[in-house]
Amino acid sequence: MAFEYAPAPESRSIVDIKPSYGLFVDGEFVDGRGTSFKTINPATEETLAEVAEASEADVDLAVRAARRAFRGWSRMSGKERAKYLFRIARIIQERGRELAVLESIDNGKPIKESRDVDVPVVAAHFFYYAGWADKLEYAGLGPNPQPLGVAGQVIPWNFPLLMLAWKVAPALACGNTVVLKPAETTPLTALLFAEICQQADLPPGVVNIVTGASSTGQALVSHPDIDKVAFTGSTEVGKAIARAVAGTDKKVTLELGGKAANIVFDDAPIDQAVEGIVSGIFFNQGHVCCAGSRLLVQESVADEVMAKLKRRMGTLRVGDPLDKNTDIGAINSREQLDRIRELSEVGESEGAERWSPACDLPTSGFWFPPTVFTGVTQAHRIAREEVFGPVLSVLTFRTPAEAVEKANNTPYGLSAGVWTEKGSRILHMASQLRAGVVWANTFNKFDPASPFGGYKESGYGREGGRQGLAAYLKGAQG
Ligand code: TAP
Repeated sequence: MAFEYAPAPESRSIVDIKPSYGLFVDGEFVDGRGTSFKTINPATEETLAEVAEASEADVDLAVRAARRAFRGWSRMSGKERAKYLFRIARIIQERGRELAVLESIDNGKPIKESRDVDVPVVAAHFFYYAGWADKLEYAGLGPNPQPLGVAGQVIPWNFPLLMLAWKVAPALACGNTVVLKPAETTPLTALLFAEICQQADLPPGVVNIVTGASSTGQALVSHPDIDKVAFTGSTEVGKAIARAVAGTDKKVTLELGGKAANIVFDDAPIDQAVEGIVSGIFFNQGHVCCAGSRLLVQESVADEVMAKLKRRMGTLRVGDPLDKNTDIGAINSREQLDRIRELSEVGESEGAERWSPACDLPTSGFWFPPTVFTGVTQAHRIAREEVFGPVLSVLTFRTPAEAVEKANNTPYGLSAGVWTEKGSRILHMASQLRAGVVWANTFNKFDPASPFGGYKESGYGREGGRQGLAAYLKGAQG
């Protein structure tokens, strides 16, 4: 039973959303030559702003601006580049509340997550890569590391500002210039970041932001004067991009989907594991590429884990993203809500048992209750496909070998979780799991010093850490 909490809304008066936005090219906001689109608040369906949709010609102007800026930026000493990155990091901290509120309004994520996770990790990324800018020759990536040139970067809507930071900070630290396309449904924090670049006096053209939909992304990744493509998004689009750049000399990193196993052994601290299961799948409405969407629980503790998990799910608060007590906010778009609904219905029709706690969902906006499926087999679509929503599939296992086999039985390989009190078992499991990140007795922990990326259909290349530099330097291997 959840306690009744009085509403604790964060004020939105700190953000100033303009009625319309242009593109950020060569250090200035300019009108696009194409049409425009609306960005809405997914919690209320209210239109927030009209945003320019960059045409091929706009993308070309942005790439040209980035190319011109590359000459000066790449020749600047690392120490000087670092000053700009430190300045950006500090402004992000200073304007943290504004960024967090805007992110929650445009994306639907709870304010406590945008305030306590997204924005601090964004600032940490800029601080971290600012620190590398004048030390590149000591990164173990060759004696005279050289930037690639102009990077075309395309990001998704689930962590709009954080994905921007993962892309922009290492690129700039290494001396590249960038043209970035945010997702169609979440352009606003990227545009506020453009203002921050102006505030930091970043030389014009070093960062360019082209808003738009998939055609803008296509124009960017296929532009002939891009040296590097960095993409985060779905496996399907990632494959299309890999095909589009095949045969060119563009360097590519792809961060794609996932279907992570969160594995709970019978000797795990169960209460702690239940918290990890909840944050693993319900953090950010489950719109997380590395979400622990497949719970593998050892049969002997399955009943206990499920009873505690359901009780805990009953205390999750779903609702207004700007309420500081909210645990689960709005689904980012109607399209995504439809996909979650469809896959959940498939789960039921394939014979799995569906359960959600009783919760009142708001009447407008896009909402989905925290949901768990039991009796799931590996053949079920909800066990194989990425739902990208607050939906957990539960499978059981008897032996560690069976857990490894089931965990690895997926075309993805981004992350995994292991819950056990035995250190030796953690090490054994980590060596067996085909996943880029394995968390032990925790989940969804992010640090800029730690590389992140996938195996198999989860993509290639690494972001974060020293390895994240390699993706933006000539001849370097991560
Ligand atoms: P996508 O549909 O793949 O979109 C990602 C970005 O690519 C968006 O900016 C999108 O524009 C753009 N885009 C779409 N089609 C394109 C094309 N043909 N060429 C170039 N750009 C194109 O993914 P999504 O629905 O936004 O995000 C969810 C997916 O991202 C999930 O599968 C999730 O696992 C994955 N993801 C992975 C990671 C990591 S680190 N591995 C992190 C976050 C998300 P529009 O917004 O206009 O469609």
